[in-house]
Formats: sequence, structure tokens, C-alpha cells
Amino acid sequence: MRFSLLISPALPLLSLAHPSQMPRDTSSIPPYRGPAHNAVDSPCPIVNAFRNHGMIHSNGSFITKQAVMDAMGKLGIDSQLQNLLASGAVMAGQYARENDKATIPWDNTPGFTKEGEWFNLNDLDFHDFVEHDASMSREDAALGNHVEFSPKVWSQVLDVFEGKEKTSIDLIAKAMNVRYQDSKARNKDFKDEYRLKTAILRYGEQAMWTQVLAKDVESGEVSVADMKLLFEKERFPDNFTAHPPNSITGTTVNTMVPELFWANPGKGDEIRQIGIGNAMGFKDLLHNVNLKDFWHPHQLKEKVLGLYDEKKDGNVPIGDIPATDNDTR
Ligand SMILES: *[C@@H]1O[C@H](CO)[C@@H](O)[C@H](O)[C@H]1NC(C)=O
Ligand SMILES: CC(=O)N[C@H]1CO[C@H](CO)[C@@H](O)[C@@H]1O
Repeated sequence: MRFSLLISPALPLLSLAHPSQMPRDTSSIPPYRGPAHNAVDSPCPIVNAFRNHGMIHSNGSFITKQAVMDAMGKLGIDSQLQNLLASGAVMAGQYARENDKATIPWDNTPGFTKEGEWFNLNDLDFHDFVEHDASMSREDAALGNHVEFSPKVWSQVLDVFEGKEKTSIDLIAKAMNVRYQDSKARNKDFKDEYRLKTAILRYGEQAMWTQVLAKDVESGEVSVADMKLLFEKERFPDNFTAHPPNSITGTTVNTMVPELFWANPGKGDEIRQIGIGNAMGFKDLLHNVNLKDFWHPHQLKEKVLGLYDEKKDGNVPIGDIPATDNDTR
């Protein structure tokens, strides 16, 4: 099964060996040195960790697309996925500057441009573009500070990992649901704002940090201590050995996203909220949208509605979503 949402797995690996058989790069991550005194923050622990390790400017300002791509490369992320993620950051920067943090003009989304290929870390704060509700470690924008790490929000996640040494797909999915339910219960904007793109970002993010920190990219098993270091201190573990080049790709991420989704005890509720209909299935949907649609939400919506229409002919794929919603908390 191939999921083309984040990326199509087209780039041939440059090396003949499978990445997991190559020696890990033990020297690529510079030591932690903390943010500069005038540093700006993003709501993303990994990007802040790049800053804190001096992999991008330690003040978080004027980060070129290439600089953040190089930093991702050092974690073993391949160039296509680097490009997708960095493009999103650059676009968030364009929105933030052009719209002065006003409403996002969803229907006039600019394309990928060559101009302005840089961003500030705090451009990613722009609510509901990259930054989203039901984060694992930040409060919702409507409820408080959506940029800084929130010990209160994070404690909900930690409760799920209580007494465990390692994370797993099941535990991460469970923690995601706890955050989803909390956000839904407390945030009056949730019903309007939590949609397909939010879900894809949320699941994609969990796949990303998990794969960066895990010994085995697709296992979902990360030392809970390392996870805490990343979220709480925004740093990589000491003596962190990053994966070799091209280990983390659109394919590895797109494989884990539906795994997390299936494992989520609240997926029935989430499917209804994101409006893709019970029967269609998240997996089926991921298979049918692509990179360009993703950063162009208007097109994404059209595509989803188009798909939904096509499926109304009675030939509805059931996907792997169980018929009965297991909508427990
Ligand atoms: C941040 O650091 C970069 C690179 O050293 C520099 O060009 C830029 O002026 C700094 N920005 C601020 C706001 O200090
Ligand atoms: C296990 C290991 O290699 N530990 C080393 C981690 O890095 C510090 C210096 O930053 C060394 O002192 C440790 O020996």
C-alpha cells in the first residue's frame, strides 16, 4: 500500500545498502548550547532543538529553507520530505508577513515561490497554518499560549506513559486521543478548526519525532526519557546517534500515520469530526491526495469532496476502519 499524501516514494536511495545497515552518524548533531538570549520560539520541539543545538541560527530568525533542510538531513530525513516540511515553514513565513497574522486567505493560497525562501521560528506560531489545536505539548490558541511548552498539557500525555520505559504506537495513539478529547471538551473553536489537515499534521508530527528518536525507524519505540528531553528541554539526547541519510522518508512516515490512526481508541469520533465519512477511511483518503494539495487547503477540500462524491455510487471502500465506532475516551 502506498500513501502519496506526504510524498511519493520516488527518489531512489543514493546508496546501495539499506539505510538501517549503514553505520549511524555519530558526529552530525552538534552539542546542545541553548537558544540565544534574543531567540524566537516555534511551537515545534524539533525545530526549536535545531536552534538549541546551533543547527540553524541560535536566535531562530532568518532561517533559510536550505538551512532547515540541512538540519533535517542530519537527522536522516531524505530530501523530498525535507522539501515538503521546509516548504510549509516558508509558506507559514509568507503568510505571517503578508497577512500580518490576520486571517489566512485559504482561497488565494500562493504557490511555492522562489522568493522569500526563509522564515522565522515564530512564523510557525501562525495559528491554524502549521500550528494547530490538540497539540501534545502546547495549549490550544483559543485557550492560552499555543507556542510555549505547557507542563499542564504535557502532563496529560505523560500520564499515558506512566511507568513505561519505551513508547509504542498504541501508547502514542492513546495519548493523541487524550489530547484530542481534552481539546474538544474545552475549546469552543475546536469543532470548526479541527479538520483533515489538522489530523494529518498531528499524526505526521508524531510519526516524525518517533522516527527521529527511535533506534528502529518504524518501530514506534522511543526511550521515554529521550521523548521527555525533546519535548521538555527541546534538545536531542547526549551522544545522540542520528539515523543515516535517507532513513526517514515520506514512505516511512506515511506507513506510520495510518498505524497510529488505527491504534487510536477515538478514531470513530475523529473521522466524523474531519468529515471524511465513516466508510471512506483515512487510509484511502491519504492514498488519493498529494503533496501539492496539502499546502493548498482549498484544493485539498475540493479533492476530498470530489472523492466523497465518487464514492457515493455505492462502491464505498470500507478501508480498515472498523464498522462500529469505538469511541471511548
Ligand atoms: C539572528 O542571527 C542571524 C545570523 O547570525 C543574523 O543575521 C540576524 O541578524 C539575527 N537576528 C536577530 C534579530 O538578532
Ligand atoms: C555513552 C557515551 O558515549 N557517553 C558520552 C556522552 O558524551 C559525553 C560528553 O558530552 C561523554 O562524557 C560521555 O562519555
